[in-house]
Amino acid sequence: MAPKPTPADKFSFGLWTVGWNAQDQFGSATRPWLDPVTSVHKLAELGAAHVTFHDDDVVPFGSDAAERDRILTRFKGALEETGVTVEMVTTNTFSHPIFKDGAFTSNDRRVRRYALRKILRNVDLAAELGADCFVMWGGREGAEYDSAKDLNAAHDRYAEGVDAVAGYIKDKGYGLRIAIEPKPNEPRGDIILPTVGHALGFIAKLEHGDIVGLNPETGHEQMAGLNYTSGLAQALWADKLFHIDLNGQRSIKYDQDLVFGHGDLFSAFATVDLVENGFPSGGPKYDGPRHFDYKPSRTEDFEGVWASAEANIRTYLILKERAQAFRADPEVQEALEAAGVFDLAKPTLAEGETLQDLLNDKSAYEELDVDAVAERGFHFVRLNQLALEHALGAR
Ligand code: ASC
Ligand code: MN
Ligand code: MN
Ligand code: MN
Repeated sequence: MAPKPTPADKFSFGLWTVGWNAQDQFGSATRPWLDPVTSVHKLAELGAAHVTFHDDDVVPFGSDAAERDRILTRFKGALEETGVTVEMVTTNTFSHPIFKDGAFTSNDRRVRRYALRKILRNVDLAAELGADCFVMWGGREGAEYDSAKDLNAAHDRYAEGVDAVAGYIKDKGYGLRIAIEPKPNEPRGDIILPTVGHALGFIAKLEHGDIVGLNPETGHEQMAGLNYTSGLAQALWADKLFHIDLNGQRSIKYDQDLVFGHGDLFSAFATVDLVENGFPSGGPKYDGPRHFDYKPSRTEDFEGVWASAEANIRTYLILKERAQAFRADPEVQEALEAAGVFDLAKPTLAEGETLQDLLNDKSAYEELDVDAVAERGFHFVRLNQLALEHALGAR
């Protein structure tokens, strides 16, 4: 039995997840349009505390001002009725054909100016709805051909765009932070800012980088063959983990957007362990929403859509219990100790010790019996088996 979710669990869903009509590259939609108001009610029943959306998920692209007002008033009504809040807003700068060569990095300056306007308008909406995070997934910022893009200029334009939005947020005094979402490819052949590490390097060069961080997605890192939990860890270490997109992916393939845990389950266990329990010796900890960005498979009817939404929550809560049991197990603590996991938190130089002191310390080098030190077995496999048995509920 999975435990029941409460608002304190901070579960959150993109309205585009349950609302996906399942149109893909090879076939038409298998489900009709889903009213976002229905989604808010259904997600509230399932135990979600928050929802998120792209502008166009709620207000269809091209709606006039009166239509936009009417739709948003109705949407706010659903939020009030359910108590669900909007924690994050993001902008669709990828669906309309105008964005076929990107938004901030399109070779066409008219597109870049239009994209900036669309995003600023949506920043105002995010602030109005009380969101504290503004995600930027630059899905079309990229190219299929190396000759098609001046990548130096593209990074300049990307930085110009993000800094313009961040500067606007500061000028307006909005309580928003920007979270960049990396992805290596799809829908472009190559996407700029393909991984967490690339995005961190980019943020370091921004003028307003203090309010720009990351929204790593499980499957996106795994599409690049990377370890998602390691990506979260580096973002935490850099104080840049502003948001997370949880889902499932099975190896380096197209973006599968499976239910959380339906991809690499043992990696999902490690993710939940980090998010819920933090690093073994303390350090920065993630405190934001547990946001799911998955797609209910094309085979599902609406009953299956809601079952898949609930599956994310159930899987997360089960793994949370398992991860807590893992950390609380005295045998695990002893195995962590024996493996030297806690020793890594000790600085390599003692307090007050200078590099010259180290150079003078013969016991550290000249007299060190390197063969004897090399004999140590770390017993990581034993530790990993304990983790696996806890993940399986076998302990
Ligand atoms: C987002 C986001 C993604 C994409 C994708 C759209 O805002 O986080 O991964 O858009 O879900 O289909
Ligand atoms: Mn994805
Ligand atoms: Mn995402
Ligand atoms: Mn996605």
